[in-house]
Amino acid sequence: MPVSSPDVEILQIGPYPEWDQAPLDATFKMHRYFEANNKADLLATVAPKVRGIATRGELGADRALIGALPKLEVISVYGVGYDAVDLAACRERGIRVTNTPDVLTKDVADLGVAMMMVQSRGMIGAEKWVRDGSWADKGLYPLKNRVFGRKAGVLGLGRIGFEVAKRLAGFDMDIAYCDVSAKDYAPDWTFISDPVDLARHADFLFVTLAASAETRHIVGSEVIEAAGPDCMIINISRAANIDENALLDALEQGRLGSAALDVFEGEPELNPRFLALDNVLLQPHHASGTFETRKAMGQLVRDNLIAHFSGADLLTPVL
Ligand code: 8YV
Repeated sequence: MPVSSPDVEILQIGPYPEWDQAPLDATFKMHRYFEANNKADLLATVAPKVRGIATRGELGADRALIGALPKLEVISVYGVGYDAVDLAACRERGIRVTNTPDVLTKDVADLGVAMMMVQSRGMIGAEKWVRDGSWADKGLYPLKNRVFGRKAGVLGLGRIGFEVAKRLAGFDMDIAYCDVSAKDYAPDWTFISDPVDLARHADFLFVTLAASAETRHIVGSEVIEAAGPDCMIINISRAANIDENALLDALEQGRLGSAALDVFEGEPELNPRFLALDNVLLQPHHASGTFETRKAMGQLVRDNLIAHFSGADLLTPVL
């Protein structure tokens, strides 16, 4: 495909950094759906010509949007998670879907492990303790729980779960994981087939599953009860993997020790019950948010679109 293909029209669902926007604008005719005050009007004008969607992991593309674009051929997702894309609707029409795996794996794992450390050692409160003069006024900061040597459970030993577990091994942790089957690439870690049993084992339970209809609320009241008052649940996957109401009930009542969450139902809005809790660490869905990774993700979004429209193989196809 020529470097510039202004004939190819793409609907852009959410904003990208300038370093991605500029090359996209230079290559395709981009229609900014997220900037349109009247989205129906924009669609009515551009729908007959749009051949591609550029979206983000958490925004995806639903059946209604896909149905409104009769010429749609490809959806390029800026993110590894494609649960917000209606894959069934894509399959019915032979629409290709791509995502951005691998390039973000290690940053997501880093943040998950950092969340465990920050929350377990009370580092947010400790920072405040220094800044507000409590250190000088009240003395030593309250003691917190140790991380090294304790028991970790990794729910979903895919690319991200594997990198989390590798990092936890560096903390001399006793590592178990749950997945659809035991993994031969994880000989040193204990396979536990039932998420409830995994939660019972864990002092730190990492949720690292790709979200789908099958995994919805896999961390529900049973898993949360099994985790118990000494456990921390860390979610760097998708909010839908956890029953948020059951999580909030357990956190409020002390039946679950704590949680460290990068994802929320209805984000960026979140259930106000979270804000009243001091046993949660709240993060703004930024596990992949480093310059290096986001640049690599943006490049993959473009390269997949360019590959599709020049008839080459997709680099990272989902469908
Ligand atoms: C987001 C993500 O895409 O990779 C995923 O699945 O959810 C994230 O990387 C990112 O926040 C950009 O929107």
